[in-house]
Amino acid sequence: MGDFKLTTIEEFEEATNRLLETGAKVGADSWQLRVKNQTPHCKFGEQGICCRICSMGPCRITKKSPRGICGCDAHGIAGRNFLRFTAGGAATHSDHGREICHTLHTVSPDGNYKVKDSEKLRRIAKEWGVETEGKDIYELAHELSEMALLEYGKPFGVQRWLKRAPEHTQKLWHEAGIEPRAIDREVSTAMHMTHMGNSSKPEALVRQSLRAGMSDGWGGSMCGTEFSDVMFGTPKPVDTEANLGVMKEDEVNIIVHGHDPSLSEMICEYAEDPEMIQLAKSLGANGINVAGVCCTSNEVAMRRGIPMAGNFLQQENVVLTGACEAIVVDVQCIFPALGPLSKCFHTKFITTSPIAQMPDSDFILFEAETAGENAKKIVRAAVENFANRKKELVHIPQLKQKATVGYSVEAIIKTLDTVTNSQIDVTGTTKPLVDCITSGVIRGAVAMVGCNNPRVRPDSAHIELMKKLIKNDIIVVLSGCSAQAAARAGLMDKRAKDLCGAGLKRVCELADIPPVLHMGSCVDISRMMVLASQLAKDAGVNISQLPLVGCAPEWMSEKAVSIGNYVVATGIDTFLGVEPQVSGSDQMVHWLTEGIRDWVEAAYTVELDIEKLGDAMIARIEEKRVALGI
Ligand code: MSK
Repeated sequence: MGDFKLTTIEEFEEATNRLLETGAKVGADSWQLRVKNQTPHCKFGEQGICCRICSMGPCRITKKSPRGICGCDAHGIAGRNFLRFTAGGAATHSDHGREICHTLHTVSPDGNYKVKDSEKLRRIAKEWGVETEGKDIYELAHELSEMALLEYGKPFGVQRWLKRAPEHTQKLWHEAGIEPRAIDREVSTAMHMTHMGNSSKPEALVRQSLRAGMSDGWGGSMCGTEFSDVMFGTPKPVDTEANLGVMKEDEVNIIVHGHDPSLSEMICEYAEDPEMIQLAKSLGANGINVAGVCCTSNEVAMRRGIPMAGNFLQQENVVLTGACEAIVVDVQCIFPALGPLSKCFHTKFITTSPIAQMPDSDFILFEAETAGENAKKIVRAAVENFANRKKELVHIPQLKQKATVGYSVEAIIKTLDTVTNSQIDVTGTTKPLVDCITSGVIRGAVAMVGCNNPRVRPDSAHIELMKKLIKNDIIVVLSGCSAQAAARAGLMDKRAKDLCGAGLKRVCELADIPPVLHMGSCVDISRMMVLASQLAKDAGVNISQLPLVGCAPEWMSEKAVSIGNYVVATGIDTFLGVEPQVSGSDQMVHWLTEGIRDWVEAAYTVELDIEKLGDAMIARIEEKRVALGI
C-alpha cells in the first residue's frame, strides 16, 4: 500500500481532544459536555411512550397507567410519535427539493443560475412526456420546474417519479396503499392522522409512515437531486481531500454547512472572484479556502472537488481550530451551539435562510433572485474577518486523506462499463455490475447512509462496518455523513482497494475506483433508489431479491427515519445501529421488523452491536444469493 494508511478513530479523537483544550481555554461549550449533562435520557421518550400532542397531558405509559387520558395505549402513542417523526423528515427533505425547483425557475443564460446539464433536463422532459423539439433549453427548464412544483400539491394522481421503479415494485406500492400522492399531502395526512382523536392503530400509522417516506425519496428528494444536477452538473469522479487538515492556516477559511447547493455553489463562485482574492491578500492572507461540513460539503465536493472538513459531529471542531473566518449555513443539521461557540472566537456564524434562524448569528438573507450579490456580501464579510483572527488560538489538526468522490448513477454506469470485457454494447445499463455480482466477484452491495449520533462512538460504526464489508467483497455506496466518515478515514482513496477481498479489489483495479463510492448528500439517497431499480431491471429480478441492503449505523435525525421508510418500502432490507424510539410498543416493533415485509418484501433489523450488525448484513446478502441460485 506504499505510504497509504487509514486514519484511525483514535487519531480522530486525539485531534478532537486537542481542540477541546482550546475550547476550555476560551470557555466554550461542546456537544461532549452537553451529552454528559443530558445523561441519562428520559426512558419514556426513548421508548416512544410519552404523548404530548394535546394539553390534557403530557401522558406517559407505565404498568400502573397503561393508557393516556384519552385512552390511547402504548402502541398508539409510539405509532403516532413514529409517524410524526417521519413527517418531520419528509417535510424537510421535500422542502429542500422545492427550493431547488424554485431556483430552477430562475435560470437564465445570463442569470445567477444556468442549465449545466441540458442532456439530463431533456431526458427528464422525455420521461415526463414533455415535448422538447424546437424548445429553448431555458423555456424547458421553466416548464419542468412548474411541473415539479405542482407535484407538491396536485389534487389527483401519484408521484411522477414512481414510474422509474420496476413494475413489480410499483404493483406492491399500489396494493399496499403506499404510493405517495402530492408530496405535501402525505405530510399533511400524517399530521392529521396523529392529531388527538384520530389514528391509534399501529398498522395504519406504519402504513402512512411508509407513504410519507415515499413522498420524500420518490418525490421531494428526487426533485432535489435531479434538478440540482441540471443546474450544477451531474457529478462525475473528482479528486478531493477530507478532514480538518484541509483548513489552511495562511488563508481565509470559509466553511459551508447545511444542505442546499444553491447557496454553497454561489459561495464557491465568489471565493474565486479576483476582487475577493485581492482583498484577502491585502489583509495578509494567501488566498481564500472553502471547505464543507455535512451534506453541503457532499454537494460541492461531488461537483467541484471542494474539500470536506468534516461531518455532523465535527461542526464545532471547525470553529475550535480558531482558523475559521466564517461558517456559512443554510438549512438542517446546524447546531444552535454554533452561535455561542463562534462568540468565543473571531468566527462569524452566518445564517442565510428564514427556515434556520438562530441567536448569536449574523443573518444575511440569501435568495435565488439576488444570489450573486448575497454571496459576494457573505464572502466579503468572511475575508474582512481574517484581520480579527487570534493567532494564539489557531490549531489545525494535521489530519487529512485523499478521496475520489462523485459517483452519481450516471458516473457509476459509465465507470463500471470499463469492467466488461465483452463486445456486447452495455452502455447505459448496470449489466457489468450485475455480471460481477452474479459471478460472485462482488458478493453484493450495501447502501450506507446517515448521520453521527453521540450514542455511538463517532464514525466508528461507519468505518468498522465499511472495512468489514469490503473485506468480504461487498461494495459500499455512501451518502450523507457516512460518506464523509469514509473520506476522512481514507476509504475513498483508491489505494484502499488493498483492504478489499480479492474480487472487489480486482474490480477496483479494473474500473479504477475506490471500494466505497460517494453518491452524494441526504437527498441523493434518491440516486440509490434509481440505481437499485436499474439493477433489478437489468438483472431481471425484483429489488427485494438483489443481494443489496441498506444501513444507517449512526443515524439521528427525523430525515433519517423518513429515508429508512422509503428505502425499506422500495424493497431493501435496512439495518439500523441506533434504536428507533418505538421499543415501548411490541406491536410497533413487530410491524417495523416483520409486519411490513408482507407489503414491501423488506423490513428493518435493529442491532446495536456493530460487529453483529455487520454479520447480519453479510448473512442477509448471502441468503439472497442462495435464493437466486448464484
Ligand atoms: S447532513 S441528516 S447529519 S447525514 Fe445531511 Fe449528516 Fe444526517 Fe444531517
